[in-house]
Amino acid sequence: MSAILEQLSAVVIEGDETKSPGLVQKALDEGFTAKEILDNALVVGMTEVGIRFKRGDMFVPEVLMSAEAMQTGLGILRPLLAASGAEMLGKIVMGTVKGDLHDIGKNLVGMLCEGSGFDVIDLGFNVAPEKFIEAVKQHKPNIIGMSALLTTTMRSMGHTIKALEEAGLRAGVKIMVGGAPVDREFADRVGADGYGSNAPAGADLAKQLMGAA
Ligand code: B1M
Repeated sequence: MSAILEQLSAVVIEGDETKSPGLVQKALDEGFTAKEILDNALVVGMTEVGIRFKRGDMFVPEVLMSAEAMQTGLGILRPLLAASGAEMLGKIVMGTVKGDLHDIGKNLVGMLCEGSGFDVIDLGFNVAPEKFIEAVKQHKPNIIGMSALLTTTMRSMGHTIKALEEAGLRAGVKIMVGGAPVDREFADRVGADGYGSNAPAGADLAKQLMGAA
């Protein structure tokens, strides 16, 4: 890897959002394409963050700082990626389900998915089934990601999947679910395609669902 891309990847791991935009610009000035910078620096950095988080060598605040460093760098690349029509790994519509305001875990999963090369559309929290349906019609995602932190709101995942079926949209998307009260058995029961126990597992699952892992 070139020195500038290595530096950028290290800055993402360190979580230094003040340095990442400058390094992204420098890499562009050196002639790297937006896609090369995304794949060979930002994604490499966030992949390492995911590995360290899974191993217990990094914690939530540090992962959030890394994600911030990735996001500020990605801010420069986004319009260039869109203009060049560069192929992303896939598109994910992500949200915390209806009635649930917990979004820290969902944000982490979204950021690691973005760091893995996905285009992530974040619907926020308290997302009703109709809003997921609207988003599927508008964005045509490959994957829907749903998060729930309350035992009282996790059932909304099932309601959303049912609503997608009724709208004739279920067959066209993969669905992944996660959150503290959710487990694999629950995911199977509500008809999801997969369950992620934590943020790196969520990003790995998204790649698997795209046949890219
Ligand atoms: Co609330 N809360 N909370 N809360 N809160 C919990 C979840 C609770 C366990 C606390 C407790 O009682 N011990 C409890 C739920 C009990 C239950 O349902 N069995 C609870 C409660 C009861 C409530 C209220 C009802 C309290 C009240 O008002 N009486 C209320 C409900 C509001 C609502 O949602 N309608 C409430 C409110 C809040 C705050 C708003 C104050 C705040 C949320 C702020 C925010 O998110 N912006 C809050 C917080 C912070 C928590 C705790 C303390 C922390 C949650 C968190 O962010 N964890 C939590 C107790 C705890 O967990 N220790 C608690 C860190 C985060 C990184 O982990 O979200 O699990 P987590 O995400 C993980 C994985 O689950 C997974 O990856 C993430 C990263 O590894 N994951 C996915 C998550 N989504 C995924 C999606 C995937 C894949 C993986 O694919 C799509």
